[in-house]
Amino acid sequence: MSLNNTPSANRLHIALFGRRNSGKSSLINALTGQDTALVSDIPGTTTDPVSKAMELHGIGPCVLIDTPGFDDEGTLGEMRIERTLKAIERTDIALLLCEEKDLQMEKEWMQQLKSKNIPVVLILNKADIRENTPSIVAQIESELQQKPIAISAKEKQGMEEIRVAILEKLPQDFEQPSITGNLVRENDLVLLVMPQDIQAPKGRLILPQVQTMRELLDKKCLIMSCTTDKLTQTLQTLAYPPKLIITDSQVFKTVYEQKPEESMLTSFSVLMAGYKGDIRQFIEGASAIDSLTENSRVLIAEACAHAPMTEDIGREKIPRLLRKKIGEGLQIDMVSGSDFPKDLSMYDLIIHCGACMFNRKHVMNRLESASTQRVPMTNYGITLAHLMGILDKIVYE
Ligand SMILES: Nc1nc2c(ncn2[C@@H]2O[C@H](COP(=O)(O)OP(=O)(O)O)[C@@H](O)[C@H]2O)c(=O)[nH]1
Ligand SMILES: [Mg+2]
Repeated sequence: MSLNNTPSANRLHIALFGRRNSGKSSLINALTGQDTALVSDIPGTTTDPVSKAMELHGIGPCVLIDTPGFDDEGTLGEMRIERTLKAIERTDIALLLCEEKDLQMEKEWMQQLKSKNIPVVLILNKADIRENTPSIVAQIESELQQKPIAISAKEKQGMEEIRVAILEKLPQDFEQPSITGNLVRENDLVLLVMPQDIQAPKGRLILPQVQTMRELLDKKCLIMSCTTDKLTQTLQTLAYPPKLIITDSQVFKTVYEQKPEESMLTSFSVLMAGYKGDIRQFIEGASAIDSLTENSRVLIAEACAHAPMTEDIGREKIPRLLRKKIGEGLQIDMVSGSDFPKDLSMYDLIIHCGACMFNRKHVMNRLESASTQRVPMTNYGITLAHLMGILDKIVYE
């Protein structure tokens, strides 16, 4: 990961919805100026949601998500609709393509999106081959209570109008979430304790460390970093104690013991938990670990379909620690990728991964689903911090 690449998970996610053949893939191509999405006149060509990262002028880095079409038929069609529905979970803004046909389906999808507080930009495509565009626009407006933008993906007309509409509808809360929040500001000295022997591939820093450093540089903080064995020496060298120390949680105890009294302490994983979700809900969720029994059932959910080889925190470490604490009988289920169950009611606790591959919205949706069903939910970093007794010794927001 290079410093000037905005990780995909932090970009604004714009998803395109519409019937098959309404021109979703063509519109992605027109917006990106590339032939990335597969376009064809055989309905149902797009089977998997395809994502394309791009820079939209005035909006910044975003991801365009192509979807298969919500009027798909047959068994395969149901799977595709299910995937289209899943795309909603990471959508910040929706582009909904309408046709002049019966608008019932569009109406339902619009309601579905609005009920999730996703702003919708309505689009009438193929203006180049329509003879009565203004009257179709009026018809759609009267049925869906919103005026569509008439465009032609084929002729690349109306792209600027779409861009402006997206800008206007940008969710208020879409300013990039902050990792260090209000903990530090300009001129504050921050010490990063980053043992490099644990998870980082040779020659690299792990993403949370890179992202934290970048944010601190943007905030004009003064940054000092060291490995754990150089902590004492580093602290002695400094003219005054750091305002904040951020440590890898694996070496928390050592850092805690040496920390100057004036310095606040936190860990990368705790900061990332707040960045990628609701830290309070995660911390409250972790307290449910203490009331688990051998009859409890725990769900471990991982964002990556293929767990990284370097750490098997979810499949090995956490199950081992939990069973050691609670008993070998503890039932632990594991899901990954988009296989997050709708019905969570049989679980006593959900433990989610750090979600570096998900955007915040995706995690927030899962958190909301858990809290609606009154199931405590936490994440890997907070679980480990709880088990190590760190949580009451740190700052987190
Ligand atoms: N004339 C015209 N044809 C278009 C336009 N946009 C898409 N099409 C055609 O409509 C068909 C379906 O387009 P596609 O982008 O694959 O639709 P999707 O199924 O919604 O992804 C293709 O034959 C496209 O060439 C447009 O603005 N004007
Ligand atoms: Mg398509």
